[in-house]
Amino acid sequence: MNSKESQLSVIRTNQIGYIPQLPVDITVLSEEKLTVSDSKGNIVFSKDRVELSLDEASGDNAALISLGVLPEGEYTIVSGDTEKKIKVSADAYDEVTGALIKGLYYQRCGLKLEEKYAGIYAHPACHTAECTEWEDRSVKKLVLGGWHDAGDYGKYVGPGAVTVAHMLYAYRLFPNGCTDKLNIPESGNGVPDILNEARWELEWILKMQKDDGSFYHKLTKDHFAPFIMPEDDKDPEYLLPVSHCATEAAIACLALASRIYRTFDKDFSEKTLSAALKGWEWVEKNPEFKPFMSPKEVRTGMYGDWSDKDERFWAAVELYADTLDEKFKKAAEDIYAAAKDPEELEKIREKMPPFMKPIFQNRKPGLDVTQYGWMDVSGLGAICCLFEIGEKGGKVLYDEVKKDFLDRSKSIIDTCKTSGYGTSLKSDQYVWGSILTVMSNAMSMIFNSMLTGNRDLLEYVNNQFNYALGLNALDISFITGFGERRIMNPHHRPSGADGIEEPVPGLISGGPNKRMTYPETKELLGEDTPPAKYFRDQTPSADTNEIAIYWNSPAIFTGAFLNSLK
Ligand code: 9MR
Ligand code: ZN
Repeated sequence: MNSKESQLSVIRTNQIGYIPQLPVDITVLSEEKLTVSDSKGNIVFSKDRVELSLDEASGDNAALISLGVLPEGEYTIVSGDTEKKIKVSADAYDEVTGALIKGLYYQRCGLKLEEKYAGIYAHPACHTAECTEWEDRSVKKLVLGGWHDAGDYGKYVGPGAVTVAHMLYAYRLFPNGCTDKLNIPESGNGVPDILNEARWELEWILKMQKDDGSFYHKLTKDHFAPFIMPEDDKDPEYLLPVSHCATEAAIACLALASRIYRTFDKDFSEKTLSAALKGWEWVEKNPEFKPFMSPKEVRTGMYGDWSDKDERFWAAVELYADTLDEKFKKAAEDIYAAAKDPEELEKIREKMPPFMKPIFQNRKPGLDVTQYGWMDVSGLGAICCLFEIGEKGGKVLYDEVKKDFLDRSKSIIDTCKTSGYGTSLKSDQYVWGSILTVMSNAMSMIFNSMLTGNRDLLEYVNNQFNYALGLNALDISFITGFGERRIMNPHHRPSGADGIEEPVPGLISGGPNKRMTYPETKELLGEDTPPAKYFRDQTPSADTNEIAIYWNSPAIFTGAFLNSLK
């Protein structure tokens, strides 16, 4: 069913279902009598009149209703004359979490996607030619592999590294939440499939390292391809200059990989560690941060950044966790302390282009340890400190990081509670890829609950996942292939070019964005459409409906956590 074809329901739910371990939350937009009954017709919840209040982000009058914990089964929700069914089952999130991992398999580059794994989405190998170094055209290399970053066919080291890290930590912390039957080429090799899939990217990241230890920032053409299949995209690809952020993110995720894969493949574990150490040597020789700038002829994703303090901190703590060498601990502590100087923040702000400044307006000095995205990886460093290094991190890397993490993460739940949909976004947080903030907030609430034992947070962790699957102002599931009213036209080249109606499954959309919006989107939606509804399920809308590997991965993390509760 196309999302545009059906009416929005006054009952909003997670369209694929709920788990019996946590309270079931739904949203209603009608004051009329609300009843919920089980499959035998017993009423399990009722309210004669529902009190609605204004949800600022969407402009809807809505009420988030907790039905409490419900045993497995099918339930019928009735509000006035609208009816909707929901399912509660222990494995409700198993399939979707697996599909989000498999979504990355479909992004694999340089490999023929065979029908036995890819079904109707099979296609020949793409981007198999040698690429050229941008700065020195005499250097040609064969750098096959990696995942296409998003709806485009570029491959970028920093975003790839954070994606891998989300997956490796999902496996590390919730191994039984990661479905192992993905039907990918490596399935059945004795290694969990989430690690098999992550290794596809790690092998590519290793190939992006130069002899001096640094990493190229990206491997892309000089322009985005039109909507053609990847195997038809034959224009030359370039290795764009090395950068601090790419190098440090690569070091961090390779160092993390060294610990995760140690028991499965010792050689690989050693290889990733020595690549990471070699990368760190380059950082030591080139300590002065230089922001990456795409050459003016190159119009693919920039992934520019105005500070590498967070990347360097993350790299240092991962290397410390691997080696217990005090030099890394000291490096991490120094960065962490220096970042608390308000002048440091001011310096970063000064370097930013004007459009970024408002986002940093209310930033507190210090590394924001609740951020896990490509631009700010401080939170990935914090996970390493809190759950890998642990108390031996001492005063700074354990006590202080923990205190800062708890301080910064405690208010997320307040935002959720004021939202009519239980969503953790304030009105001004609907930016490009807002799903990243939704899922990052879920991650923060998971860590907060692991550290404090506060289980109340878990209902709201669940609501961030519910948001992705239909509990939202658009009554839409943002994950391809899941939900009755789901996105059908993501900005994703293969989905647009393959002639198949259903988009490639298991990909999550960036979602509503009222900040850096395309003129066409503005024209269509006008000034008055509220932020939570600033969304177009239309292929050209990269600004609201693109998919990206690093949006899938925090959803994998959250899904794996919820799925591990069974
Ligand atoms: O995820 C990126 C988002 O934070 C930026 O606001 C946006 C615009 O610069 O770019 C996003 O990244 C895109 C990248 O530049 C190219 N590949 C597709 C990415 C997802 O839209
Ligand atoms: Zn490719």
